[in-house]
Amino acid sequence: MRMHINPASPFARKVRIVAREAGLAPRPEEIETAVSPVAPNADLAGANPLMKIPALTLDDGSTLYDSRVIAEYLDALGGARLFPSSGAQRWAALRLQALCDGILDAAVLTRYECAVRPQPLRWDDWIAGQRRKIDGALAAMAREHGAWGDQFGIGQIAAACALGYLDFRFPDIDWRAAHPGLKTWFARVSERSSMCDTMPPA
Ligand SMILES: N[C@@H](CCC(=O)N[C@@H](CS)C(=O)NCC(=O)O)C(=O)O
Repeated sequence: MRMHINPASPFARKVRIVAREAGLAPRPEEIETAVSPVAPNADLAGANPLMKIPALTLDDGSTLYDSRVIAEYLDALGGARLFPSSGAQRWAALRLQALCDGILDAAVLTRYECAVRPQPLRWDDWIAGQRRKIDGALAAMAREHGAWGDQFGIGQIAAACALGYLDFRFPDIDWRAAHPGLKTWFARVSERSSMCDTMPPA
């Protein structure tokens, strides 16, 4: 299996962590792939017509995307321990993943707005709108995290990727001051080898 990733991509980090936490051996080969919404990587289109990462190519040549599908596939290969199989636990885990992916959607779009879009075309109201989504989702995450205990399933993996990406690209967002419980939780899970191994570049 070959997986298109980039060390800076938080969505790719999610599936890279899943591959490690699922204990896959061997893990998918990680192919470092550059992406940009204004310079779509045509070489990636065979693996994902949306030209986004992560994208997974299986040994039979078939492909899977996006990160949610790849994560569940890799977990199934590893014995299905990271996605609850049914019932209220499953919906809670999928909802938490959706919440945290939503933080990433807003943060990645903001990153493109600030780092890719030419300065004269930037739109402050739009950036502020994305920031409100991030703040609201962080508050929801903080309300939920007390029930997580020692779990590190798909919802918590997505949460760790969201907080890690905010640290990486938006150090001015002081989520630790607003949510000290998440600060303690993130410090603890950041020690896991899956997290250390997939840390974004300095
Ligand atoms: N919903 C997708 C989002 C993936 C995504 O936005 N990836 C970014 C990198 S972090 C990307 O490939 N951007 C390139 C583009 O937007 O063209 C997933 O969960 O995999």
